[in-house]
Amino acid sequence: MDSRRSFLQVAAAAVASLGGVSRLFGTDTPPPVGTQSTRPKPAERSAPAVPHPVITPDVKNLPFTLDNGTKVFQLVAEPVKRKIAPWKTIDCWGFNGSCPGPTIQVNQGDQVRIVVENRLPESFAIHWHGLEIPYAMDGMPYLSQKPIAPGSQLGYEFTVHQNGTFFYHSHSPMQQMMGMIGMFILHPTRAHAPIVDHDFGIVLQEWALLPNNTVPNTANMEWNWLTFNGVCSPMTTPLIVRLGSRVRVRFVNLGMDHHPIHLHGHTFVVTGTEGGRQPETLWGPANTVLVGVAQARDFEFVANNPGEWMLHCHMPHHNMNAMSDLLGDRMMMTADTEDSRALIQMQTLADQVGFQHVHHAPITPDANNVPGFPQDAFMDMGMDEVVAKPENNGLPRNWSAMMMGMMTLVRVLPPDLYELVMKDVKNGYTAPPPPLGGQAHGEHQHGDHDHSAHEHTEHANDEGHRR
Ligand SMILES: [Cu+2]
Repeated sequence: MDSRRSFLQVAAAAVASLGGVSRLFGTDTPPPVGTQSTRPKPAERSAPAVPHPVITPDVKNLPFTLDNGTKVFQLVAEPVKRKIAPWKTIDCWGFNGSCPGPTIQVNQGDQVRIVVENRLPESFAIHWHGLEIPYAMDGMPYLSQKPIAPGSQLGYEFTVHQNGTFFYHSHSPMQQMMGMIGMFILHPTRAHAPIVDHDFGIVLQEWALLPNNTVPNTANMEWNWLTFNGVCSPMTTPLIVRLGSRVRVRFVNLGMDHHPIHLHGHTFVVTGTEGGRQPETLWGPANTVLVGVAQARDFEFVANNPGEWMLHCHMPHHNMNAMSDLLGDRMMMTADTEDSRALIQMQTLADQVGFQHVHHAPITPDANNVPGFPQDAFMDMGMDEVVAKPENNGLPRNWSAMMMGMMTLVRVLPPDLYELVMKDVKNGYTAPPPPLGGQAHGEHQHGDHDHSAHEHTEHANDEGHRR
């Protein structure tokens, strides 16, 4: 059976019975919810010899070649164009065409050579953050080495004796804020117990982009675009896990702010820092972990609660895009914005990006008489089509409407749905988003809305949005 048919069959069955795939979650029989007592004990699962590779969504791995047993990587520092939102492509700096740079994954005990080539217009040196390696390899300009001049290259060679979540970065501050960072995973010789079934890595970055500008302002203090692995939600690719599996997520942060990373629906334990694996005696339960500047945090949980769970930075301004940088007439206003004006602004953006915008959630007829209105009214901006990809198959209509900034989804899927979505990912099949009007969630439903409350007859039905 091809992927499309099989996916649609399950999706259709779900829609017929429950009103949408997402409605499989949280209805009928309540699923078991994460508690300490349901977690497998370390002794219950033995560790395999080889850990799973880490998946860094939206960022590729850096390939290597073998030279007499040494793993050789070619890392190229260069300017990069990165599309961080469907309507925003920035001129940043990174490595091998990627920002953040490609993920390096090696094993504890490996002999590693990284040949770093500089295709930037200025000199730089690269630092291996947290690695206990010889001083000459530390990448400190003028101390341990001369800066790498434009057009030249330098080889760094060392043996890896640690394991954990590390990263590499330029050691010059403005270059860091131009994006010059990448993840460096050191796998243990034997996987840590309890073993994980899924292992993900996410780099936290922030950007200062003045209106209508593509070059980050690295001296600014207003960081108005916030990214997971180089993209703002809803462009972030979800973490897809099988119900009942044990999951590790690793974060590293190189920016100007700390980021409290929060996971919905589950309780996790922090199992690692930038110093490597933490002893189990330190694993307290939590659902939010502060990832400070220059820090790494690994957390693990049993994905025992099915659903499409948000995973996001909880700084209120960090789960938004473009606090002060919106296109032309779509400057954010927290007072005196009326329904009709907001709709025109949304349509302007929708026309530019090419997505079909969806009417905002309901407001009261006298909303503009209430001091402070609007706050989050008019923020919702569904763009499911623009960000459609196999990993998003089966999400409810308008799932993307309030996904912004440092945010992604952890899709905890029952085995049948997990298999279907992963098959679609493998085959590169993107399912069309469900039609408008089939919303599974409680967002604006035109049919049950009192239209007399508003002056927006041109938006009174879904057809009105199809332009
Ligand atoms: Cu944040």
